[in-house]
Amino acid sequence: MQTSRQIFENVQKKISQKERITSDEALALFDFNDLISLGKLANQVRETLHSNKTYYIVNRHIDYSNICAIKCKFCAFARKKGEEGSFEFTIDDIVSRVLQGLKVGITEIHMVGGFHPTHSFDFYLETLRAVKKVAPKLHIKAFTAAEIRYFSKKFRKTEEKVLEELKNAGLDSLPGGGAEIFDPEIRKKICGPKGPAHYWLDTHKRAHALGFKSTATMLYGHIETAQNRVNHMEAIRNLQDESGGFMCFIPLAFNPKGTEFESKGYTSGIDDLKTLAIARIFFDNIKHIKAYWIMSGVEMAQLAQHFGADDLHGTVMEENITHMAGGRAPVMLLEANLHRLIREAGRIPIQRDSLYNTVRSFN
Ligand code: V47
Repeated sequence: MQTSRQIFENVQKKISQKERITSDEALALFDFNDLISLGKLANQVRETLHSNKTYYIVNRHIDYSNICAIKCKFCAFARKKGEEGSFEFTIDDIVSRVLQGLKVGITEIHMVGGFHPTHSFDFYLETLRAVKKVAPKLHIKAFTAAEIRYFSKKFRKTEEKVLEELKNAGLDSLPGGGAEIFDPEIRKKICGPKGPAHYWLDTHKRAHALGFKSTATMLYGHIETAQNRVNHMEAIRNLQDESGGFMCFIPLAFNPKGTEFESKGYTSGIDDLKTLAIARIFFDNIKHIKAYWIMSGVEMAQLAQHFGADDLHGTVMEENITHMAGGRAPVMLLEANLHRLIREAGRIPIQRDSLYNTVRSFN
């Protein structure tokens, strides 16, 4: 039986020969406590791909409603219609947020919501059209795979039809939310009504086949095991081999307040950095690893730039999902804040667009 150090050394050799590591090796890395060596290896992969660049986007999140037909146990965001704390934006509310964002130069909106029980499909189409009308060049990244599946069931259309109609109305790409953890037992316990993992994977596969790019997430730090995390990442790596549509992978650190797993507490810094580093080493077919500062905290995201992450997401401007669960980061960062976080890490800030093309390089 090899020690985790021996497995790590094997992984080092594989990485220098540009060989893919196995899931068993990734699992052993979770038991490897030499965080600095692990970080150095992830950093080597990161610098081979991205040299000294760290990417960010000037974006605005718009959580259009938290009214949700289901209740997931890890979620503190969802409310029933009329319940205290519930909210829903009109199309005008959404457009006015877009207009505010345009004043500070956003190039993307990231728009998601709960499974709204009464909106018509036209509401979503009209929203996309209204946004494109005031901002034709703005990239609309919207609706998680879970929402797409919900639309498909509710409006009795195939997922392809849903995606095509949304695309024609202005949808540009899909965010990675809703993946949670794929393991069937854990999934039943944390988000049973969302259905099995293959729903999320199938929807992204369909979206990729239609030419959409998307991202992939993993919600960690609740009741899952290291094995569950590795299996989750393996399913994403396998799909990426087939479809190639994932632009980035984002480990999402669980925020516990007001959820049914409050007693689990926040994730630790060691776990956050280890998870990012292992993801960077594991995904030889996904170009970017994102440190989402809203969930991990700004300080951890800054350090993450030396543990495999090359993307700090963006300015965000408004956020509810994490903050209703006790999120401790601010709800927005100015570009100047992001530049400072990047420069202090010895990296070069690169403003990117939604498809990772360089908008401006600040070297
Ligand atoms: O789908 C919900 C997760 C996701 C909690 O695609 C929670 O670039 C932590 O997916 N603690 C939404 N996480 C956020 C998301 C995202 C964020 C930034 C960038 C991108 C991207 C995607 O947040 C949800 C769910 O998986 N979530 N509740 C919680 N208490």
